[in-house]
Amino acid sequence: MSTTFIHGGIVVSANGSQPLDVLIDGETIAAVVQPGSTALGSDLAATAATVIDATGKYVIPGGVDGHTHMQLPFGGTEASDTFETGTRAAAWGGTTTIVDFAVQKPGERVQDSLALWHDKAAGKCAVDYGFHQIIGNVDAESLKGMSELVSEGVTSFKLFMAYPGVFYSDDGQILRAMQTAGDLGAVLMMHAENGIAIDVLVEQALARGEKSPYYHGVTRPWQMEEEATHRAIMLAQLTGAPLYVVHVSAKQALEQIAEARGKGQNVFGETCPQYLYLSLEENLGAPGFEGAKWVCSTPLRARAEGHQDELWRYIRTGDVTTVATDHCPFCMKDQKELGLGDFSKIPNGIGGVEHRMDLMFQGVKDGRISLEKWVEVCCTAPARMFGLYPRKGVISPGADADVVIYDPNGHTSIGLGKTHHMNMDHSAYEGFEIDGHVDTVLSRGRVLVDAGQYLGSAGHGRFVKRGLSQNLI
Ligand code: DUC
Ligand code: ZN
Ligand code: ZN
Ligand code: ZN
Repeated sequence: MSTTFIHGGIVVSANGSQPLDVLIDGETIAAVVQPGSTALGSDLAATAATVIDATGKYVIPGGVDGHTHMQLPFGGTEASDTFETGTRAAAWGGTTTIVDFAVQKPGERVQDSLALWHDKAAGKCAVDYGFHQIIGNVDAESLKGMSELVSEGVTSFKLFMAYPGVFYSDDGQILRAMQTAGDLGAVLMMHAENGIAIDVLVEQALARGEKSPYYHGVTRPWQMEEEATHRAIMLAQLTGAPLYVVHVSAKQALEQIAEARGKGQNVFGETCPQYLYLSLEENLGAPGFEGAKWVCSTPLRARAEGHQDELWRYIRTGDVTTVATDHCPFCMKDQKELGLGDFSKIPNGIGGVEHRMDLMFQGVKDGRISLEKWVEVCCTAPARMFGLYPRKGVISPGADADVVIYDPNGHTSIGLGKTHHMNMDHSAYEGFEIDGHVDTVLSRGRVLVDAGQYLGSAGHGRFVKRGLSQNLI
């Protein structure tokens, strides 16, 4: 078995940071020792097959992105990153595990839709991956299928209160799925927006001639998110289902989540970098059709409403449990352009799987969160949330050797022609400058990225069977 010795760095965990050396044996972490320790009996810096000098750098667990959509069918097109291109971009950015969403189409068994997603990903991925299952049609057959999926390592299920006629579930269906999830101990993930009311607002806006991307945000106001979040929390409370609210962008929705958590309910919030940095005014409101780049749901919110400071605060309090990307890229050409002249036809989604670790590290540099919180929300908490811990999300003996060496004095310029490996013709974060840099990325002991070189390959990444969530009260 080949050994790798990483020495001289500061190992950062969700609990603390200290100078430690890391020994990797094959695919797993063999030991984490004090610098200069002779506990392992020999001079590892001389005897390990590969030696990495991490002096002045942080050594962190590989990122775990709990929310991606490679090749998601949406609005007559498909998300532009394949499992191959999307996971390669993830690796470039220091993310070594993704959890993507299999989608149940009408008339399809959940088991068959999962098999389809396995086919899309198998042999293609640069990093390890798991699946959540979207239940597009809650009926007796699907509910039965849920328990089968749990035994196959797919232990979380997503429903939509948005998108009537597409992915939407009504309250009765939500109740039934939550009852089943509660019985199984599986996490129920919710896209919490009142889709029925939003569709009325969209229809009325279009009738007034309000057709540009800006109105995508205007027609999905925070009240729609707060209301749906509250409803989901109440239904989960009744059924005992652990509830994970995805892509929370409204401070009022987080207030609901924080209140439920304060009462001891198993409710968890996820937010995404786009909601922490981008806005309705500056992005969706960009001139012409430019704003289409940032059409996603939940939408970017008005900076003037003060959501961003509150989202950062809720990350600090722990009421935001994880930061994921909701990576769902579409090109402007031929994809976002489907909504020229009608914002409601713009495919929803932003690509960002490559930039999450950097964007959140900038939060450390800006004094928004601690170094340990960065590792917690980007690596450890998502691993615990989705039953991947302690195999993922932690640098500790026995864990998979998914390790990122991050340079806090490095620099990353985000944008096309700079750092951009996602299959998109634009970057949602063009021009962002990050005061840090992903230097080296290892996945199960193999170096995927080093000093600006890509050394990974399609097929290295394997499907990870997940257990039940380890975050529950
Ligand atoms: N939101 C998006 O922005 N894209 C995909 C699906 C979703 O809920
Ligand atoms: Zn969603
Ligand atoms: Zn999503
Ligand atoms: Zn560097």
